[in-house]
Amino acid sequence: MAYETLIVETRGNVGLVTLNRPQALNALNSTVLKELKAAYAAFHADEAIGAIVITGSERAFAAGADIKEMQSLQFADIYKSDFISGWDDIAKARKPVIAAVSGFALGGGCELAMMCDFIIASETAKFGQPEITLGVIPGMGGSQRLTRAVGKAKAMDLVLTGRMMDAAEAERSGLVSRVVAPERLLDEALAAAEKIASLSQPSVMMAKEAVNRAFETTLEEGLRFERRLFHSLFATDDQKEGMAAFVEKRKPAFKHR
Ligand code: CO8
Repeated sequence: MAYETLIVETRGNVGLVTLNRPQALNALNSTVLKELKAAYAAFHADEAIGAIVITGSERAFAAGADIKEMQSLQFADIYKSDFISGWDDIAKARKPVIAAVSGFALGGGCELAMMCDFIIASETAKFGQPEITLGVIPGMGGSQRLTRAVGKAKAMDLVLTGRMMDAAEAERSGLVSRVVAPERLLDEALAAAEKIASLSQPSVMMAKEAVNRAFETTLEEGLRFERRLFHSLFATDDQKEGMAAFVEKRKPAFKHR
């Protein structure tokens, strides 16, 4: 497929998506959504791909939803079409997705990063939910995912004032997992993704499901869910291989089954 707003490549066993609308600081629009869905679907269908990295440019991961596209929208139309709801599919990716964020990750850009499983940020990254300064509020999950990630105090501060936080503050707050020098960003994210891709896919996908369940259920149900997944992994060849390899002091050769 030919992409207009993305660069889609594979690097080893990793799918790499680069947002590519430099004239609008990678602002997100309906074409970006359509193409991201297609890219993710292709990576999910490709057995060889074990993880996905999504990134932007050095200046901007994404500066939000495309304000010029949204400016003239009318309530009845966006209500009827349930505008934005399609982005939920991006958050439902089953293979792990790492966001590699440099520069601005604002509004929908910050929300897209938060739909990923974890965020690796460059020292130049700036996160924020500035929608309030436009007379609206976050619409792609910012009020929910940011609050779960950084807690009420910091989320209220960001969502109500629209201010940006830098990479150091984002790491202190728990929004990002690592901060690296800008020139190291992509290599660091690709190395993390390649590490994940080298592991048994069923266990990786279940690990992701189990962590995500922590945000959706009670502790007791979450523990039961985790335990059942743990039990089920003993039905895989990869569990036998992984444990045999440990005992035999060799590298496991996972078959992802
Ligand atoms: N939408 C459209 N165009 C944009 C956007 C955007 N979000 N952000 C930047 N651009 C464009 C600018 O208009 C400018 O274009 P031009 O050169 O044609 O005038 C170009 O990108 C470069 O931007 P600036 O000249 O403004 O660059 P600066 O370095 O001066 O400033 C900033 C960078 C601070 C990032 C500034 O561009 C900015 O504040 N951008 C808007 C940030 C923002 O408010 N984002 C939130 C948008 S609302 C949102 O995300 C709601 C999510 C709901 C889901 C939507 C689903 C699709």
